[in-house]
Order: sequence, then structure tokens, then C-alpha cells
Amino acid sequence: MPESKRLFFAIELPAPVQRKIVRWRAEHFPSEAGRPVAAANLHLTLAFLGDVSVEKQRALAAQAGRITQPEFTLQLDDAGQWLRSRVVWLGTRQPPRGLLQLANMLRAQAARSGCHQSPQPFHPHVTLLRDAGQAVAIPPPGFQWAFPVKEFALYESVFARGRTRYTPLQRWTLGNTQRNSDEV
Ligand code: 2AM
Repeated sequence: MPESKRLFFAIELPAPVQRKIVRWRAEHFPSEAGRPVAAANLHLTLAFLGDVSVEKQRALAAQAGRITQPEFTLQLDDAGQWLRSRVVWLGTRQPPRGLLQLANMLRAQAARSGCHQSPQPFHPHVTLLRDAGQAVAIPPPGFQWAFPVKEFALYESVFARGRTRYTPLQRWTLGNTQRNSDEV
């Protein structure tokens, strides 16, 4: 069988934001609420690709490299739970246009390359707890953690020894105005 990897495009969270999230989560959710996502695995998915062959990975990476999108600021100021997917998440009340455009482009490229895309609209979120099948009280986020997003990454998801680890394989910089102006 040809080698394939489980891949997705995502935004990395800065380590200080990951630490703040973990502290906030520990203060507000009892351990039985769900399975906490490890700090280093906290991220915001832009497009899920599924199991992808080496050739398709190359093609998707080349297409991602052609995206020219401005940087934007992401503000985590919302939280909720989806009982159907059994997750508790953090999100943003007003997703910046740059975030939506970036996700739409990556999702469209993925669909054109034959990666099945969920028919659900993109709802930017950072999953905090998994297996959260019972409704839990979601405290109003007493925070407004904002950080600049200057790049996005292609991640591999590997499950080994009972743990999932997300590893960035490749990164692309946003706000490549030089390339834009070169094309003019
Ligand atoms: P989740 O956090 O909402 O579960 C790696 O698994 C990332 O890809 C996670 O952020 C996960 O979203 C997302 N993901 C996994 N399976 C997916 C699917 N079938 N459709 C869309 N996103 C998926």
C-alpha cells in the first residue's frame, strides 16, 4: 500500500497563549468533563485533508504556497460545546476576514484535489476537551486573548503509544506583499 499521512492545515497558537488556555481550562472544567487536548496540540484547523499520498501532499503544498493573504489578528473571546462531536472549544465572536478567506482557499484547493470536505460551514475553533459527551457549564470567557497570525502550517497527525501528536511539516508566511507586487 502506498505511504499516506493524515494531514491538515492549521494555525499554531503561540506557546504563552497555549499556557493561558491550559490554566483557564484547569480552573473551569472538572476532570470528568472531557479529555484535555495537550497544550502543544492546541491549534486552529483551517482545512482537514484526511489521509493523503506523498504526491498529493506535494501538490497541496505547492497550491498553498501560491496563496497571498494578509496577516490578521486572532482574538479568542468565545467558548462553547458541541455535544454531537463531543468537544468543548474556544473561538472568536468575529472571525477576521483574513482568517475566513485563508480557510476558504485551503478548503477549496483541498476539495479540488479530491480531499473530502465537510459540508458544514467553517467554524473556526480551538478544541480544548474531547469526549465531552455530557453538557458542561461553559463559563463566559473572562479573557480576550489576541495574537497576530503571520503564518499557517501543514500538520501531520500521528497516533502512537496511545497518544496523538500534531507535528508541523511546513509553514507559509502571510502578508507576502512583495510577491503580490512582483505579479503586478
Ligand atoms: P476538531 O478539533 O474539531 O476535532 C486534527 O485532527 C484536526 O483536524 C482537528 O482540529 C480536528 O478538528 C480536525 N478534523 C479531524 N477530522 C476532521 C473531519 N473529518 N472534518 C473536519 N475536521 C476534522
